[in-house]
Amino acid sequence: MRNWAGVIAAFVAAVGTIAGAAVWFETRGIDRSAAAVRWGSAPPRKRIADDMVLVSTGVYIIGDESDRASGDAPARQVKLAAFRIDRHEVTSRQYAEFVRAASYVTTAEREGGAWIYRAGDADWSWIRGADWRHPLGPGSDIERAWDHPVVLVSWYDANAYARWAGKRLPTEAEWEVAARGGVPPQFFPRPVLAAAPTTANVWQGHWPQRNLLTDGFLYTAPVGSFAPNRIGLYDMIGNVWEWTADAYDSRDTLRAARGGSWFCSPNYCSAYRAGFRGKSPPGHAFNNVGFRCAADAP
Ligand SMILES: [Ca+2]
Repeated sequence: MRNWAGVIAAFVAAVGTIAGAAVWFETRGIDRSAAAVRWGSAPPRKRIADDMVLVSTGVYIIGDESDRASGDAPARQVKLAAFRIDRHEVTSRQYAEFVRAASYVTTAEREGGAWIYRAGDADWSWIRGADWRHPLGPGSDIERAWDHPVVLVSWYDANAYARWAGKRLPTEAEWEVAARGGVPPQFFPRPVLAAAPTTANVWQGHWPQRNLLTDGFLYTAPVGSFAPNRIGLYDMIGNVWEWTADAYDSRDTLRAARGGSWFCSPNYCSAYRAGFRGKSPPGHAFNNVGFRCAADAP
């Protein structure tokens, strides 16, 4: 795990609201009994539009947002053909439909476990029995989280869903242009550096000792819980990291993910901005990583 410490540091996020929980927690005395830390907030079911947003053909500026930014690609122009991108992150409900239809078995299910972070832990752990149906490991479930983003899906699992849905993963450039709402970096609101609880689901407070929960969610939030960006896309920043189609570098051993997650705190990750490039081995599954799909514009 330590070999991937940087990777995991870049992958800070999860499912579930602790409804009615204390407004912060400490590492000592965390009660991991079922009632204390659950995955999912069981909000009243709302209709989630299964639609896509069109991004027009154009030349866009993406990349480094400031002198303080680290982990970003250099600022540059990219020319993109028009494409569509999902308004929401793919939910557990949507993923379940795919699994039923395609009899699909995820990487974590085949391997018998996956990487998870649980409140109070000092690091990530590979937990036997953790998979997309059990985002906090054995004994957890997604009965309260059907409208949360699916997690514990590898890059391969994300691609399998996308193919089944007649879509594909967005490229990094597409993802970033969409996250910026089709405007240059200098006009993109500097996201969540102040951990504004109304704009995204991230980690407020000093990780791992304290999560102030001012945004209301320890792990994942139902998709669409926060305000959309200027082109109507929800949760591009925070909630879960989103796999992209692209390799992280020329070695082609890592895949890029974007947007940060519920696990991103100012002291540990702070990757909740449009320009930051996260990365992970494609076969790894984490409970703060999900995805959304894109498609060529008709
Ligand atoms: Ca949060």
